[in-house]
Amino acid sequence: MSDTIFSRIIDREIPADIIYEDEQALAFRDISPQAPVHFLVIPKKPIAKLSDATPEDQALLGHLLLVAREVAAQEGLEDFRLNVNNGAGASQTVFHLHVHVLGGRSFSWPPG
Ligand code: DGP
Repeated sequence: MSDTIFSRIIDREIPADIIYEDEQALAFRDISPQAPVHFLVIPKKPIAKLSDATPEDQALLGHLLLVAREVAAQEGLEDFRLNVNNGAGASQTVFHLHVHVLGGRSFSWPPG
């Protein structure tokens, strides 16, 4: 997988507002927030998109959800929305797997 802006954030080559880190994952605030709280949870392993994950990533993928839940609680969110864009046709622009976590407002369904 080619280098992305997110691997440069992991490596601290560019700044980001990092709000959680462990051995496997990082969470930081989205540069273009779509809600009062909007952060991204990413694996440190460079998986380009969810379609590229394999069964060996099962625990890592579960871990990302648990981190999302933990950081959402840390941010004071009770209700929140998770979103994963998979591929350009689904509006993915950064090809390093990331889970959007949005909260602090109400959300409609279906999404646009
Ligand atoms: P997506 O469209 O699902 O690929 O979302 C990518 C998100 O990444 C988008 O909401 C904006 C955010 N983003 C892009 N570049 C940067 C950056 O350099 N720093 C931060 N914090 N967020 C970024």
